Amino acid sequence: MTADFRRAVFVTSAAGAKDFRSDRPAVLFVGRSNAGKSTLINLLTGQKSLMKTSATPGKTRLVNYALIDERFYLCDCPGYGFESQRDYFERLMDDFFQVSARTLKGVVLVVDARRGILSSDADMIAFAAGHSVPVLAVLTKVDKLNRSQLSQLVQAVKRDYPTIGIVTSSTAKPELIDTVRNEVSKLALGK
Ligand SMILES: Nc1nc2c(ncn2[C@@H]2O[C@H](COP(=O)(O)OP(=O)(O)OP(=O)(O)O)[C@@H](O)[C@H]2O)c(=O)[nH]1
Ligand SMILES: [Mg+2]
Repeated sequence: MTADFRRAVFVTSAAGAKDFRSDRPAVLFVGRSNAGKSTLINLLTGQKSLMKTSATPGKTRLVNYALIDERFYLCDCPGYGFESQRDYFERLMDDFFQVSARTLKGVVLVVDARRGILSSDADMIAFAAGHSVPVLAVLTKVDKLNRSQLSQLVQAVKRDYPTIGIVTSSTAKPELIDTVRNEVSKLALGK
């Protein structure tokens, strides 16, 4: 059965290896800064301010954990894309993947649909694949695209990255979120 995403509580902000959790399955939300990671977690849980969101990129600096339905964690990552924070982010990911080696069930790659998958996203896909962690791409802000732009993007992502899942989301289209919930639930719980 799909988890009840509305039963969500904020657990902790983790700054590094000693704070990362490995006591439950986890799904890690990554993506370029400002892609909409924190907004997506708030949409999934139906809680407007579970995670801090901002029009200013770089709001999230730590890995923020939300516990869903007392079953698994959704982990909100800082965004990448700032050259100056590259080393910080890579270290954070190395540590996270190491501490969570047995519990990390999937990576949700949050992609601003206006930008598509850029080289930093491709690096993240390769990094997850290198750790045998499945990737679900969530194309966000699809309210900003028309139907043909969106279908072109989905086709291109399917063609270029045939191994990853793809779903769409938008704050303006609440009807899309149940599909995202189902796919994230499948990653976290394997069903
Ligand atoms: N139009 C539109 N705007 C969105 C959508 N999702 C997020 N945004 C906006 O995009 C901006 C960034 O959202 P965040 O959720 O803070 O992005 P983030 O990926 O967590 O950003 P960092 O933590 O800085 O990496 C905010 O101004 C949001 O309101 C969407 O579906 N549609
Ligand atoms: Mg954020």
